Amino acid sequence: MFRPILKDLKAIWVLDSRSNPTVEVFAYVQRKEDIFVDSFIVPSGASTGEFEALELRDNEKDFHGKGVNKAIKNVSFILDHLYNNYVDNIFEVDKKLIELDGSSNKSNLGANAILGVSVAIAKAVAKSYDIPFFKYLSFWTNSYEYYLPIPMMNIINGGVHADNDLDFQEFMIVPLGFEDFSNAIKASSEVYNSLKKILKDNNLSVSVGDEGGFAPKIDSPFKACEFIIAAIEKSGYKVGKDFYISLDVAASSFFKDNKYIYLKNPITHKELINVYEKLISSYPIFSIEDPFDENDWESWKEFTNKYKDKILIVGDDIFVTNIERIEKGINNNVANAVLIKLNQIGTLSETIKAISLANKNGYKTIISHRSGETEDNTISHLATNNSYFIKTGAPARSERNSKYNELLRIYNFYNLNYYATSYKSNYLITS
Ligand code: 2PG
Ligand code: MG
Repeated sequence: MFRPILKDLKAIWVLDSRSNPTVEVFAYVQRKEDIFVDSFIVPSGASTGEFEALELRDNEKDFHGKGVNKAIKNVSFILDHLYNNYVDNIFEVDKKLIELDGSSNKSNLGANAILGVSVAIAKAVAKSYDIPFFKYLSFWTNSYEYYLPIPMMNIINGGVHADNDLDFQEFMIVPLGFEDFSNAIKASSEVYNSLKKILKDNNLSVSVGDEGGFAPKIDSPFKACEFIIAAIEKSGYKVGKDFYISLDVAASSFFKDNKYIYLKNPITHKELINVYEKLISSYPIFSIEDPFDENDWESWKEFTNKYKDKILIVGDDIFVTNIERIEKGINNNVANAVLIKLNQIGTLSETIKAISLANKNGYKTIISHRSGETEDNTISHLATNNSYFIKTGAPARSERNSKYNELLRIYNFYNLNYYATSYKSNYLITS
């Protein structure tokens, strides 16, 4: 048995989609006589949850304080401790990383340094075995059934991701009515371009927000949904059959003094629930993410209790891919789905543990990009194991399409089934 051994780690900075620097880590592992290299580029959020693992920034003059030289240095420190170690067990590698950091939120070495190392090593090890990363992942996820995930594509951007007056952050299309993944992507691209035309015809801007979706100067979430419905129909698809709509409200970003600032007015959580109620009764809403602030557990409970059998209620900022917080959610009947972001928790194995915990308790999991992204497409591989949903922006802009395109490669070369068919037959979809 030839076990892979870590021979080198090299970290550099590269630019993300918002022109901020981020860490790319290259891992070099030796197996038999050969050296195998692979890398991972860490993404970066804007609407970050208060309880996320810490992204270490230099806070010095360069890059308006956003430099990552400290994180890069910390990768050398990690190398000193992992050099020549066996690295074929991701749980053991990550355990060492967590111990080396020694904090509860990875604030000593930085989640950007730690995650870069964690994922780059796993990818290099997969290469040393000559298996695609999605298959290698299944050793750890115990998922021997792979599917192409159902995309949630953010085609209208608001909140902190856009320069408009939409309070809600993301308006997504969900192509559920397709037999295979490539047709789902084709149809979504058609809807995206129909939406562009409709916005133009309405004299609205077609410039885009952080995640490649349009950012028209509108303020009403109802108007945003109307445009999306029109785009679906204009493309010849059926609303509530071929396509559903998902929302990421990201409500922590407009929660002030115990009120939600909606359309410039402070409203109570009950009034906000009324807005959701109206949206759910007017449109085929598939899911609502972060409907309330990350600390407003009571409102979450109330809403979950009412809507858990009708839509997916997705926890992002409230759970931050953190096992303890997800557990608290499960024990309190909060949400029925978890958004999964590698850099919220900071290692690959903790991410996998979060997915298993959620799935074991009947919570759906959605693998997610960050608003600050790069060409890295690793999350596409993760989304074929046990999650089967992926949220990675509009079908536009290369940092978003890199994920969809990698899934198209997996579709074409490995012929995986699209999860939508199986999802529809197992779970009730209201129309
Ligand atoms: C979210 C994400 C990704 P950010 O809120 O779900 O869409 O945004 O990366 O800015 O946290
Ligand atoms: Mg979110």
